[in-house]
Amino acid sequence: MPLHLGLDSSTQSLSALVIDTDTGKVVADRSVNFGVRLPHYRSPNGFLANSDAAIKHADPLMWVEALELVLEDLRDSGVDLGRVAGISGAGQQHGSVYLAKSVDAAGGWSLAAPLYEQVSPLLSRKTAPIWMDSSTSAECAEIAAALGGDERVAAITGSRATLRFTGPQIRRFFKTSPAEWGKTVEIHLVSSFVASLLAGRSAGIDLGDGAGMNLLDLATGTWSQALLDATAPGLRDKLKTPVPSPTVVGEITGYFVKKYGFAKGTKIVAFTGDNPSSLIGMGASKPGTAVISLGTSDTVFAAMASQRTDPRGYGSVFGNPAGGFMSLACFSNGSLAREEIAKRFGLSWDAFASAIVDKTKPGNGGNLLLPYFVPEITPRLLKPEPRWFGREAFVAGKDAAAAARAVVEAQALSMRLHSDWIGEKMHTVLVTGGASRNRGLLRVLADVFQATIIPLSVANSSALGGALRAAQAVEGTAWDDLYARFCPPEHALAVTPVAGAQAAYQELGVAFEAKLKELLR
Ligand code: XUL
Repeated sequence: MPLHLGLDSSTQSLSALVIDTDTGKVVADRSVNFGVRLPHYRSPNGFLANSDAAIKHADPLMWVEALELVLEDLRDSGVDLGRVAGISGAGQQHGSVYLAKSVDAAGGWSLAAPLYEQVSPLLSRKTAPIWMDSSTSAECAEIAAALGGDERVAAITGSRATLRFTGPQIRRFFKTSPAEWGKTVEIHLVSSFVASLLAGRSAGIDLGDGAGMNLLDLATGTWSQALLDATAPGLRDKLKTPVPSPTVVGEITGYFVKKYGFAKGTKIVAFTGDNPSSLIGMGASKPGTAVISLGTSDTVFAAMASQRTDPRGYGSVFGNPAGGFMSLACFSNGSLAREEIAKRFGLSWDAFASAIVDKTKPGNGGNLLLPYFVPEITPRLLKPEPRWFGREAFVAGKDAAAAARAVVEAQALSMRLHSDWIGEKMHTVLVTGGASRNRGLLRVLADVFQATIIPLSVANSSALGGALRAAQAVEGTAWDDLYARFCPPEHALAVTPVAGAQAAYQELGVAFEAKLKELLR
């Protein structure tokens, strides 16, 4: 009976998840960590070192190699890829790949060489800017000015001109590398790039991920001519027409049939961004349920009942792959900030959780950390600037337990503050991502949001979203059927708020906002 494969090409790894729609089971779940399995790309955290902290690029060939590795892992672990009827997936949002030859012209991949060797000569730009890049302040200002102000950009595209978004990144490339720009004939997002590799032909960017480019007119679902003109000359010709998320963009190309045993005719459904994909994988595509995703970036998102934009200018509106829109607030100091504290104090993840739950209390005795170890998206901070306030030992970096609680409390308070524009009070919040099983994090989130926090049985909701989207598009199964079978919340792991914590977080929230204002001044 049919299987469906979901892929997630995220910041630090490429994951694959296979579902069986007859049995309602996940039959395989594999992941290739770039730093561990592909050390020759010198990208332990998924991006290349750069002396300029604002520049964050990755080698797209690393994603190509990872795709082959994860398919090898699936095949070698006995998954019958010949039973896969549909493939879809997701990519980290905003990242872009630049080609000197369209995949349409080059994609008859040969079995004589690995795929990355065949993709390498196609690249007009050796590296891909990713979502962590913050080097485009000038370009954002230019785009906003050309449109008559940031409000206008937000009214058309759902977001102000935003550093990490693809349009400003494209403009910077056009300005700084005219020769390579001149050679570029096709631009992809990470999502449409991976879909194109599998289909052996150029796949369109879907409306979910396309909304993260500052180029898409959300009202019409087409590229906005005004934004194209403000970004770079001739850009329209380098972008395929955007496609609705459930579009079948092609069938798997012969290379993958012969090498991995896929069946001829296996459908490739448009890939989307990792957050829109998670919205599906969490079963949260109808308004009313908020999601917190704890990954390299932390994100708070929800399907939208009515379209609105963030008055502070940090949040975004993306396409909901099940139709309509979703709101999102993104925090770049997610797992990187938590890992920094764990590493600095030699804490295992168990010890990190225990420090929070067993050794410290809500409000952390007034200790407060502004956890900005890398440039921050929300609020916008162009330089890493961690700041410690409170007791002497804490400020001197000698209190491991307080530090563990402090990083998580500040992250949760920032999420609460910066997601208020999303509307509706959050009574129940679904949580996903690598850190979503850490009881310390769940405890703090429940107490700060005063909401019940519920993890999902599948941690990788973005890859699951890909598999569900493939099943929906290929078999025509209703979302509710798929959600009932594959997205049951783990009620046994739900964490309910302690009412007594409310006052502590009222007070700490005020202190956090005040210190943040000082830092931003
Ligand atoms: C969302 C964002 C990140 C990336 C990486 O706008 O920039 O969440 O999608 O996961």
